[in-house]
Amino acid sequence: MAFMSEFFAIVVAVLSMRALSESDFCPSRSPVECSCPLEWQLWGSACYRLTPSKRTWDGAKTACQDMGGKMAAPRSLEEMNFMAELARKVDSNYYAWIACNDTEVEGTWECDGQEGGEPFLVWDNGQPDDGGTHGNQDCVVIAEQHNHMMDDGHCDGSNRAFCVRQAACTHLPTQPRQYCLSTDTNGRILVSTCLLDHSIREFITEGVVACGSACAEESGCRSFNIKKTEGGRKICQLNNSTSSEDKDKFQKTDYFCMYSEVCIG
Ligand SMILES: [Ca+2]
Ligand SMILES: [Ca+2]
Repeated sequence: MAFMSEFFAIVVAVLSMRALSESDFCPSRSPVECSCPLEWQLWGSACYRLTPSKRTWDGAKTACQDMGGKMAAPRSLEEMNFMAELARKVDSNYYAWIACNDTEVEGTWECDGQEGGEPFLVWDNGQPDDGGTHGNQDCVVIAEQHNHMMDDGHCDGSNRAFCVRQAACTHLPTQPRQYCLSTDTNGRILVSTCLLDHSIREFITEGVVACGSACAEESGCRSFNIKKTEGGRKICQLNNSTSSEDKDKFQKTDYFCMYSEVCIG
């Protein structure tokens, strides 16, 4: 009878664990895998490349669109450095358009996709100069000769351009963690078999849910035992291994001991 009530207590505990949401149990991590078409280079969740031919700023904008992207404008130093590095591999003396200009209002720079905020601009020394005495430089490049920083150039000049497009990203499915109790071949929960000699630490616990949560939060915890003392108190023992990793230490005990580990699905 004592065994039966213990059994039901365990079943209840397991059911309530299953009801816990994923975020209650483990930090929500959704691994993402992104990829780019041939010729495009991945950075973050976007793909970048230079146009193969040189065009005017307008022509280059169209060329990017024809390749399934749009002309790129960096939003951070990291992104700009990545773009410069990419360009350097294609052309050591690169000079390439980005999607920024002051065509509308001289001196007021606008970058595609950065409307409503300060555009990200890192000018080389002495730039933008609107072409000095020649005047009317309204379109922005990043160039090797400008120390991989920005310069305003004549929009009708012929240059390559930076293009960007979304990468194809898949969110790898995250499985909720569950704690599975070990059972015999008939599906009966083993109450006197545990993984021995792998304890990280142990403490008095209220039961499976509390012990399982402690294991989830403890780095290095791979499984746990719940032992019962003679006084009827439950001890949660966090283990740094699993029963399949150290089969020899998965042993029958002469006291109440229940083994459980993380299982997926
Ligand atoms: Ca200008
Ligand atoms: Ca200039």
